[in-house]
Amino acid sequence: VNVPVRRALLSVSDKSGLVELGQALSARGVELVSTGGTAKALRDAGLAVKDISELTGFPEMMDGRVKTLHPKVHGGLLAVRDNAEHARAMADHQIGAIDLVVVNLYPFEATVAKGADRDEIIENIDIGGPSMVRSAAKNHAYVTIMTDAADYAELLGELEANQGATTYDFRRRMAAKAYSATAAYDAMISQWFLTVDQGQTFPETLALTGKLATTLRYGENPHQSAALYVPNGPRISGIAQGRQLQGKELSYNNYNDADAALELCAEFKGQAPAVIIVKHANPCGVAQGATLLEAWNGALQCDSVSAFGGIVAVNTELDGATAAAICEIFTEVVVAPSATDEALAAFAKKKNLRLIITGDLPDPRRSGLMVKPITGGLLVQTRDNGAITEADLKVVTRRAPTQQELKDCLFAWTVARHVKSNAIVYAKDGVTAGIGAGQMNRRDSSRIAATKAAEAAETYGWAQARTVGSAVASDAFFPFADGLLAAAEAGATAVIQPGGSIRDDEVIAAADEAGLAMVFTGMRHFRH
Ligand code: 93A
Repeated sequence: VNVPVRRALLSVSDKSGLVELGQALSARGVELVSTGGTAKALRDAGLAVKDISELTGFPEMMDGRVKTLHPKVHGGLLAVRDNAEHARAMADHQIGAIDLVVVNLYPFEATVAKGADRDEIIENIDIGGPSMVRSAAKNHAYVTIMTDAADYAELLGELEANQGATTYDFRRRMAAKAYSATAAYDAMISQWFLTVDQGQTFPETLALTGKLATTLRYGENPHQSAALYVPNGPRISGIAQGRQLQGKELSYNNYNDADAALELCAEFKGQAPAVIIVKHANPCGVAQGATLLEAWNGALQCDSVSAFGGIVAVNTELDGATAAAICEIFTEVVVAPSATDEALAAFAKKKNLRLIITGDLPDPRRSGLMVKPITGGLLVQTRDNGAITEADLKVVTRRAPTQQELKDCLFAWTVARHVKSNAIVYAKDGVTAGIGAGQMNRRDSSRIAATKAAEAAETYGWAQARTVGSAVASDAFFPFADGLLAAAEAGATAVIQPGGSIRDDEVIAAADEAGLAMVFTGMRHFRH
């Protein structure tokens, strides 16, 4: 049913679009009722407005904490219009119907963001606003609730098309939006109390709230629908909140792969130039170099077959020479903290290449939550932000690694934690030599990585695979000696792994026999 709008209650903190809306409503003969600041803004624009205190018969009191919390307001919002008893109550207490409510809430989030003190933050918890929003939305059979200035134009179109009335369909849609707004608002407040104010950490603080950033064309496959949400809270320099400078719209898989590339790239924040190439959320080439171009060549040569159609992330400003080199092969997405004009010019010729500028790199050790739905539930864990340093390493073989082997071990270890388990990574001189990902046993990952290295040697005409004299990292312990022996066969001379298998002794003995140097990290980095 269409319900004519005769009386509107407007109470907004964010006054954008307010005057135009007030003028349009007024021109339709709608009576305007408002709270202090809102009434003033409307009056200043020359509109006739009734003060809320005139309606309630009470002044706005207690610093505005009590303005609209009154039966004359909530009775007018909640009354079921065709219920005889409700109608009698309205008549008995001189309660007039309110047909339209326009509310947006005290800016709690912005008050926190600007670094206000606790008292000011608490004062910015809106009570009367959400109450009106919830009352009006509950009674959407009769009442129209507007919580978003972006919908004002649609409201006016609705009134225009229906002789000053709104349709049930519109009121129902706006009611759903209204409850989303109050739910997000309360979630924000609860999150602030738990984390900022009381310093609690997971699992008490599981507040999975956010805003829809964009809907995506489709999900992992074309028959799936998908969207990107951005959680409430401070901005994080990443893909979700980065700036896309060119190229087609990012797909679901682009976001996922670009994120994997950026997460690994962030490990090299502030270090020598680094390039990551990712395919299907796994790195297929990672390298550091004296220049970004050198790093690009190193990363590409690790597995140039997989790099085709890849996602590239770099840890420093992208320069023209590197951009030109990237353009020589088909690349889906490039992610960089920033890019020079020369780099932008090089990419401009590749219309489809998506370029994302993140502004900075995220802190790889930041805390956060990882969420994975399972049938009938939601698995939640803290991010894998644990990290070891050289001092944590325990040499377990007769031979200790050389300085160079140690460096290669740590580099391979950094890459391995970003490779899907079972992960095996060979590295030498700051360049991955072979990466084995996502296998159901560790020996196969070792072999696959070695095969890729052998293929690279063939492609580039090298005398030997780069696994010869390399360090090898394993994301979890070797349960048997076979995976380790496969690595030795490929020419690795040093091993880094967590240790902790019941057969560690066997594995260490095999390493000693093969003349390998091996260190234990004591920390595992499964990634599934
Ligand atoms: O302090 S409140 O929780 N108490 C109330 O009774 C009340 N009624 C409306 N805050 C209240 N509001 C909020 O005031 C609205 O949600 C809106 O954000 C704001 C508008 O105030 P003004 O019109 O004075 O700018």
